[in-house]
Amino acid sequence: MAEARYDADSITVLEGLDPVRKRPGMYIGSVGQRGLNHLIFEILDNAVDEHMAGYCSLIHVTLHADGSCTVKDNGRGLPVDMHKKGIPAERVILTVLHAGGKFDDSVYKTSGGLHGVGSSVVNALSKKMEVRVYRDGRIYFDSYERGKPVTKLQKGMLPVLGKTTERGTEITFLPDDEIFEKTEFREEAVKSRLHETAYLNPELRIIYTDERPGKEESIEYHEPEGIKAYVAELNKGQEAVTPLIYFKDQLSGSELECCIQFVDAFEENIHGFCNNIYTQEGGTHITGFKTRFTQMINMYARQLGILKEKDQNFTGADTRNGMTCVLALKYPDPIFEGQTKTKLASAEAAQITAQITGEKLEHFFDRNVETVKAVIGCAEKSAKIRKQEEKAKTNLLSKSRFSFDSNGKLKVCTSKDPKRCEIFIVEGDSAGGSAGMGRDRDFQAILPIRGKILNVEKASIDKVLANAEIKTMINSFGCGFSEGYGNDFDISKLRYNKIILMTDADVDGSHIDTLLLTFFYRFMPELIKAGHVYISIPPLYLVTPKRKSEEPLYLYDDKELTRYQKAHSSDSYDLKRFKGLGEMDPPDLWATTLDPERRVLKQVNIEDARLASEVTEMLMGTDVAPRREFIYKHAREAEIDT
Ligand code: TTJ
Repeated sequence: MAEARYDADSITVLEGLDPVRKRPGMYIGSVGQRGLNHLIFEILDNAVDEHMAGYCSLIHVTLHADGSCTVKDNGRGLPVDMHKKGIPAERVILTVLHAGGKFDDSVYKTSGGLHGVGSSVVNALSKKMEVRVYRDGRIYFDSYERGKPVTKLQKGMLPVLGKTTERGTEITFLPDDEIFEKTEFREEAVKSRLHETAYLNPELRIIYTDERPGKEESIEYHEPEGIKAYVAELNKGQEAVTPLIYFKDQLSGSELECCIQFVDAFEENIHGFCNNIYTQEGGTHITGFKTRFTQMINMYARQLGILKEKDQNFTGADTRNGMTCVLALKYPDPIFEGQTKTKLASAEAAQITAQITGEKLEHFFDRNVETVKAVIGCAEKSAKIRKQEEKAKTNLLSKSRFSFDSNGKLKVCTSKDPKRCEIFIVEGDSAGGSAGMGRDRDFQAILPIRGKILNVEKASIDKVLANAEIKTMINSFGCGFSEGYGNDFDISKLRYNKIILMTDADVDGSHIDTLLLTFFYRFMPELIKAGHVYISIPPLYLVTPKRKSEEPLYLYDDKELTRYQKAHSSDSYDLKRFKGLGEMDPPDLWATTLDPERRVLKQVNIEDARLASEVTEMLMGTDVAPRREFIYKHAREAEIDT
């Protein structure tokens, strides 16, 4: 009976990892050098999680001569007891997608980001994997080939290799050369990641060994001074303006550790982490820190009489002139978003970071007035230069005060015939650039907008109209707008027959669509009622059949992809997934989203727009957590009828 059940389960397990081998890029970002190195980090993160849970002090990372890699820790050891499915827990962890969590009792999971896809993904992409668990005095063994278990269980148990006094988990894997373009790990990338991990975990020792011919070396990474040593290293060779400013504190189940030092430079150099993940795209923890830091410096500048009553506050950028900062937040269950899922989105993280930063900086600055004076000195330098630049800009602007394109981003079209003309409102400068090159400039205008435009439900009319992107939009449409008492909207003056929103098919894109529709709904509802507003639907995939006689094909959603995959054998075509518009080159953009013959547009009706504005209104409520959830669940559905 047990045998039969195991067979059935092992089949579901195999099918479970199938998608990983079919589309490895979707799980590890790429099958190039980065993706390859990422395999190590994925396994390493498990051992670091065990360290953060308080059970592991030493990790070995070894690159072997045969191209394989071993990661070994001295933690509790992966659980090897029988799991519900009739197979050992270790096997479930390494063969079921996202199965880590159930066994993982660490508080600050490294889940999310490009990380956290799980060790089963590494297993699926390895030609061979061997597991040794040192636990209860025994060494348990298991092994896999391309994600499939090849070790025979003994009465459902893992075989025991022998006795041991050690504890821990050891995993050796050989990346699959059928999957990866290159199979040689890059030592610089691996070493710098290990060093970074050591800085962030001062009580952890990591021993790196390269056994590959010609590259033999062994390095121990141990940084008992933690992020202080990290900031000192980042500032090496530069002239320090302040000592190291260091603080660490806990609040509502989170922990913030931060080290700041100012140097004689103009850049700001902030390295943010959440649960050991480097948040390349920033996020709420960084925003919370920056906002509070600026407030503090302005407060001290006034208290010390450096800013007088009539003086304006320093800007955020002023107060970070010359700042080097490492900020490491430990936060339970973080949410990540953005292009590479390295932007922390959890709203509460901003409040926690701000509160700890405020309290601890005050404590420090009150006892180190010379330091806060030095920081204010950096801000004064920056403010002086900023004011000179602003002056130069106003002089320039006053000469062309009728230029409505206040940020110079609109790419106009040649034709003046409103019946033919179209304007694309494009998210991001890079997609805007590609659209500018890929379009038919005779009748297609492009207006790139940056990030999230001002939220119109929240803002007063003055603020809305002061927003550069909104101003440019109103002026370029040519038909004015209606609001409250005044109404100078005149649809007969509209310069474009089609107004097309072009944003990425992700949460950010969806939020921008929602905000833009809210704006139209409030200030130009006639535009929507007359059917001038559209949302462009970019494809998610490009399929290129290997047979030359067949045309490449764009697919617009996962259903289309599944249908295609069912009808074609997986080795008969190449598949590319577009992560965002910014990733497409001009010809791609023309073929998929600009060319009227081929693109897919969704016309927006007034009901869609009303829903969008309701979403916006709801999002402006005071309760932050449900709001975030709501964005994820509904924003995309709300503005286009699906
Ligand atoms: C989970 O709760 C019971 C005790 O063990 C916990 C655990 O998972 N520990 C653990 C996992 N330690 N080390 C790992 C691990 C180490 C490597 C190198 C690779 C993997 C996949 C996991």
